[in-house]
Amino acid sequence: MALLPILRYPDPRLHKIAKPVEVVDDRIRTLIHDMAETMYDAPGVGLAATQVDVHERVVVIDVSEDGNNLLALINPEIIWKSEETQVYEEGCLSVPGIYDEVQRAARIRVRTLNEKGETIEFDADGLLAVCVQHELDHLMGKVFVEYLSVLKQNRIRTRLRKQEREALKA
Ligand code: GNR
Ligand code: NI
Repeated sequence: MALLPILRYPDPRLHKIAKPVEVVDDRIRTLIHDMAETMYDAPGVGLAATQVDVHERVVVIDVSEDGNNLLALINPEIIWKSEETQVYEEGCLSVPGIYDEVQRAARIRVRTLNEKGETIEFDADGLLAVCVQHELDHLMGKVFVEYLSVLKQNRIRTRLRKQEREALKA
């Protein structure tokens, strides 16, 4: 098991597009376990491989209250989105300390491989639907702040660059 370093916005590697996983083998299972450990340690409710500088379509999510319901998604796809939307105050482990509202589909249907390499489908709403859409964006190189105004994006970049400088001095 290992904790993986999480890339921070505005790092250009957060905008790389992840490639599909070709075989679900022990390399992928080790990645999933390390990502899960990193997510629980942070703590966060989701983590995309892109955030740990691995550009393959792998995501871990756990939106349960007790943190005992790990979902590992390999090559996930959203195969249906509701017309109805919901607005949720989002945060991101790659954009620490920044929270803002994002509007996304309220309900989705997901098709994915699991850790055993089996294809499964599930429906999601609420926080799980938010989280799946947020993580799949990461795999496409998209960070939630890109839904905000350019003015807000510039403020966030300035604030995080300043945080980074202060952290280096300390
Ligand atoms: O931990 C996280 N919380 C969260 C809250 C609202 C909407 C999305 C998220 S995902 C985030 C972890 C993360 O950055 N995943 O990419
Ligand atoms: Ni995120």
